[in-house]
Parts: sequence; C-alpha cells; structure tokens
Amino acid sequence: MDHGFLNGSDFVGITFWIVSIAMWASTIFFFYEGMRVSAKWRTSMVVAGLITFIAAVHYMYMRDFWVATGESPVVYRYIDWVLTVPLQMVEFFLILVAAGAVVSGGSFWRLLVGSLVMIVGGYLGESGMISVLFGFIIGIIGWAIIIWEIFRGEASQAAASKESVTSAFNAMRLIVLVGWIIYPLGYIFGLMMGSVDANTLNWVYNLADFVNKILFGLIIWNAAVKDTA
Ligand SMILES: *C/C=C(C)/C=C/C=C(C)/C=C/C1=C(C)CCCC1(C)C
Repeated sequence: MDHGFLNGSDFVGITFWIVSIAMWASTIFFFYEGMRVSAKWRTSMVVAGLITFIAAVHYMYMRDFWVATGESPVVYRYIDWVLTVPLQMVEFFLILVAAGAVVSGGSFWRLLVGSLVMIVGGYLGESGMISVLFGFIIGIIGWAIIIWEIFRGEASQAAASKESVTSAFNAMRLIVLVGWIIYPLGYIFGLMMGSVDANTLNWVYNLADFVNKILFGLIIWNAAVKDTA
C-alpha cells in the first residue's frame, strides 16, 4: 500500500485494471463500428460508446483510489452510475426509434426519471443523508419504474411490434432484471448488514459492470449490424 502502485497479489486491484482497459477498448470499438452501421443506428452506437467512455474515466480513478487506499471508491461509482445508468435506459428508447417503432416521449421520460430516482436514492442512503433503509426503498421504486416500462409498459409493447429489435430489447431487459440484482444485493449485504467485505464487494461490482455495460453495448451493436445488412 505504501508505494501507490499495483501489487501483484491485489486481486481486486487487478480486476479494476482489467475493467478500465476493457472500457476504453469497448469505447473505441463502439465509436468505430458506429460509422459502419446505417445512419439511423448511429445515435445508439455513439451512446453505447459514451457509456463505456464515462465508465473508463471513472474506472481509472476508482482503480487508483483502490490501489492507494484499499477502500471502496463509493463516490466515484455513484458519479459514474448517475451518468451511465440513465444513458443506458435511454438506449431502450433509442433502439426502438432506430427500428422505426412507435413510442412516445413519455416512455423516454419514465426510463430517464426511473434511473435517476434509483441512483440518487441509493446515494442519499449510502452517504448517510437519509437512512440506509429509506435510500434503499427509493432506489427500489426507481428500479421498479424501469422494470415496469420495459416488461409491461409502452416500451415493451413497442419492442414486441418490431421484429428487428425484439430480441435485442429482450436481452437488454434481462440484463436490467438479472444482471442488475448484484447492485441492490451489494447495498443490502455490504451496507445494511455489513456482512460482505470491501474486497468481495468490489470485484463483484467490477465483474457486474463489465457485463452490464460492455455486453449491453454489444447487444445493441449486434442489432445494428444485423439491421444494416
Ligand atoms: C454500469 C452501472 C450500472 C448498470 C449500475 C447499476 C446500479 C443499480 C441497478 C443500483 C441499484 C440500487 C437499488 C436497486 C436499490 C438502492 C441501491 C442501489 C442504488 C444500489
């Protein structure tokens, strides 16, 4: 810890390095591929690249913070989430528009507001500005708004009506339902119960971010390439 560089036995630190480089590489890939797909898919591809770009920058800081202190870089994670998670939810709307589905602005706003409520609620609880339990409840309400919209609401109906986007939409919403469970579980076991240490919490979050940001973008890329061909 005294030298401020990565220690070969610091497994969690190594996962921070791997994910930060993976985020940069994905960013270049998404931006480059965005120039190859048809014009209507470009916004979705640019946003996929912005998500991994924002994450890459934060991962550089998180990794340094971890290597130097051995503590959870909580505030950097939340700053990352408050930017990247709303952008990810807007992607549901953008791919529907790219596929030519009929979807109203209301759907866009429910996805955006739901994700902001979720992250802000979690942060207020985690930083002690409100009780941990109250923050959790607000966060769950935000998540529920998103899940409703993509499984039952207008966005889900629009996706079902456009074959070119249905399978991508369904894979992405599975990430939101299943891949995202890691985060509230981290909140419950790490913060509310204190039964998970910083090591476990951080490597699990790092793995989750890898799947939930990079795989999420790859699904969009796959839909864009198929639809272009
Ligand atoms: C790339 C980063 C992602 C996909 C982060 C996602 C974060 C969440 C799904 C957080 C969810 C939370 C709740 C559902 C309850 C309250 C606490 C949170 C903020 C951890």
